[in-house]
Amino acid sequence: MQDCIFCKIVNREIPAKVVYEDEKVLVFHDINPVAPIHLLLIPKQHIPHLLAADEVDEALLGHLQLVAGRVAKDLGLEEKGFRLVTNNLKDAGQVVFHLHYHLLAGRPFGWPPG
Ligand code: IU
Repeated sequence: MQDCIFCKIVNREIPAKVVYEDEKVLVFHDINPVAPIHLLLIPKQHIPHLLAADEVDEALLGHLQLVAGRVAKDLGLEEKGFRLVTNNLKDAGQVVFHLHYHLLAGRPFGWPPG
């Protein structure tokens, strides 16, 4: 999508610190980390948020979660764990309207979230 910042990252029109890539998914460091480890996992395909996803995206969404687990393992998080968050629309605080999961780790997190 033309004006989408994450599509531009996928297309390498703007730089990002990429840690994992396959044909469907890109994982890169959040530009403004809120935890010692703060990665963003995105589908390469432009989907604005989960409400815009469909049955045809089922395998892709499953794949994203499996990638999250693999990346977490590669980062050595089996013991301490991590948080996987997706903000959908305004009240959840979504700012970038290209579906993304925040993988957060490296410190304890409170519950419920603010
Ligand atoms: P949100 O869930 O839409 O609120 O999160 C958007 C995230 O995208 C946020 O953590 C930003 O720091 C991050 N981000 C980025 O990593 N690179 C960018 O160029 C832009 C936002 I714009």
